[in-house]
Amino acid sequence: MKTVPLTLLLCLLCACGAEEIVYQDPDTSKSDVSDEEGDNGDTQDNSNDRDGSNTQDCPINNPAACPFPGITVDPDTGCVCAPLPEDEPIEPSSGAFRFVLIKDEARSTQGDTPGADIDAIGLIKSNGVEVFAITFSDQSAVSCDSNAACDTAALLGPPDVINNGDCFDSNGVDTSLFTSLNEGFAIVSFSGDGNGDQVIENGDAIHVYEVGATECGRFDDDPYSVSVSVSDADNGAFIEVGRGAVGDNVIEVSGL
Ligand SMILES: [Ca+2]
Ligand SMILES: [Ca+2]
Repeated sequence: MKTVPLTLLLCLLCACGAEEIVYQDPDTSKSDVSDEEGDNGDTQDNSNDRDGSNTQDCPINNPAACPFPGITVDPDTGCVCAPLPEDEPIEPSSGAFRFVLIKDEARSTQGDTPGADIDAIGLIKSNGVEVFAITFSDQSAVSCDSNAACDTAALLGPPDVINNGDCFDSNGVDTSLFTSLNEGFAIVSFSGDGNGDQVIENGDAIHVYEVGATECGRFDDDPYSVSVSVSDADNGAFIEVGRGAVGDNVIEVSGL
């Protein structure tokens, strides 16, 4: 006869009764259904919980409320706690999307302008009007270590690397005009000043002015990804809407 590990058995029991499990705040989760029936939730009640025959008040699939990391058993309640699967989709909030996250996906960050080199970030509305990012969030992460282009103000406002069709006016690289992300990320928004309130919506597009072959006609295109926030908070969860690639630096916004 095969033996079933205790943890697996409990997982199976919990899965079978998943629809019956009621989430309860962890501060009050010690009371179980037996308690509600008025028998004070003693040790015997917990044993009943462990055999899976009773409805349990468990913080199932709520890792924040789970008293132990990973799949385990709460010795007090007999509840089985499991973290969210890694591929669990992020639930978008009901807030308006106002923040864009540009993440450096460069595989090599050698040189004194490491990673993706961002001149400007545009939001192209469905009516064709383009506004430029004007606010840089302190939730961003751009390191100045071995980075000659780490002034983050350089990626705000309209693009200025190209003048009259010439990249850097045909001169050498001017590191004051763009920001090298150096394996980091920038979070920006478009609202304020003359832009008014700018909400990112389906049908818009994000134009990433990355200093490379596509924009400049010289230098390499560095890979990067673009994500649009799911809420009106720069420290919220971000939903990726697309990635820039060589020759393609306008990412359409959809699926929000
Ligand atoms: Ca670079
Ligand atoms: Ca710039």
